Amino acid sequence: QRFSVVVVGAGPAGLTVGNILRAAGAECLVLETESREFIERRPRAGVIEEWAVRGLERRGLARNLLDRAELHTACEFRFEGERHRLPYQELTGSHHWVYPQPSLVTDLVREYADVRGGQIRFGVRDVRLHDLDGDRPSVSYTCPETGGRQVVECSFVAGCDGARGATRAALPPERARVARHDYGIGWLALLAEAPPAGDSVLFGCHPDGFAGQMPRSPEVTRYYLQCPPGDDPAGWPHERVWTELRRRLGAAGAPPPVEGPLIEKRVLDMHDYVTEPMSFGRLFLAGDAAHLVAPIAAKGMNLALHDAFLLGDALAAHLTGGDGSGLAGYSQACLRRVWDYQEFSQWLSELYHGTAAGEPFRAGTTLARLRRLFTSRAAAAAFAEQYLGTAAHY
Ligand code: RFL
Repeated sequence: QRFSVVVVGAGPAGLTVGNILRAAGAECLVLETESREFIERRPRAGVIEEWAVRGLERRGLARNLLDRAELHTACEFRFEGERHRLPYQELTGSHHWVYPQPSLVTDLVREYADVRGGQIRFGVRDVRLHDLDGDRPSVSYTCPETGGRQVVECSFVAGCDGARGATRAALPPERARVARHDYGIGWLALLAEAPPAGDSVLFGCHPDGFAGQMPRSPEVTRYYLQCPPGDDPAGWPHERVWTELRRRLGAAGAPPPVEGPLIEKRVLDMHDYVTEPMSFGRLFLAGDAAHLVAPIAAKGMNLALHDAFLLGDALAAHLTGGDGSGLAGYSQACLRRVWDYQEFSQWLSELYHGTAAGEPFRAGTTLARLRRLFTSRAAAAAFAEQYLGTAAHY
């Protein structure tokens, strides 16, 4: 069996690449370890930047999103017992859409497999890549039905299998560098079956630790609570979670969070990594497979989409017109936005966590940084540009 491209992983990155290739008439195969039902339900991201939605729209992939997603035009910081609204659309002319990741993945799978006729195999095991530095690479995997090994020949492999996937490891260590940053901080990531209090993203910068509210839909809200890295979620029963959320998000005149059953509760050890370059021979990495950005600034899925647009377009140009320039410049073009977003996440991390560091000097400088956002229009505009990704024109 032979395909032009084997895409490993059916997340936002892999499915977007697959859709672009199908629109260009290329034969491609997507391999995914999980089932279709599983990937259509896995809760994760929700905040999508306007340029990314426009990128999906241009490729015919945003119909449902534009019908159903909520538009966000402002966020709110809470510190020293006060609430401070940051109207980022007013400052930049740009906004966010909130659309749960499982809804986007559902749309992308349907379009790829059911509309554009793309091939996809779910439940595969033990994916391995071969001969990546030659002209005829191949991918092998264990077939879920027969338990036998299948080998697929291809011209290119798109490694879109996320942070825990197999493709990153196929880059020889002497040809790629993985730069890693640990924040030394944990976040308890929660999903509550309850509407958000108010309609915007809330950042609570509190001496007891950061708390965040990220609306997902009228029925479901994501919350984050800073905690020690490696903390046990079992130590966070319902009462403790809601008491901490009320305290850390509390501000004069602000409605308290709306309590509801917690349907997800897990601790994230906050870290980032970047693989450079993002390619080796005929393998091109995209999304979390290449780089992870802690969910501090809600950037991960946006970066995954940016890579996927560039990779899908570059592969299509090569396969349909023999133009290899997009592939040659792919890694560098992606990495500029990746590093830009990593830097912003680090900057924002100090804003979130600096007052809780137990160091009076850091608490003082963090509060000064927070206040500046609401006394200087230029500082607010700089934040807004980076928060919306409009500063990164690559
Ligand atoms: P994904 O979504 O992880 O998809 C990879 C797919 O590959 C499959 N897979 C394999 N398939 C074949 N062979 C293998 N060996 C495989 N190993 C794995 C997996 O099952 C999966 O289906 O990666 P992709 O496409 O790069 O997309 C990245 C995004 O999912 C990720 O960056 C975001 O979820 C990050 N993120 C957020 N990003 C935002 O832009 N905005 C947000 O608001 C936001 N919130 C979040 C987040 C991530 C979170 N987690 C996971 C820590 C909130 C949370 C809690």
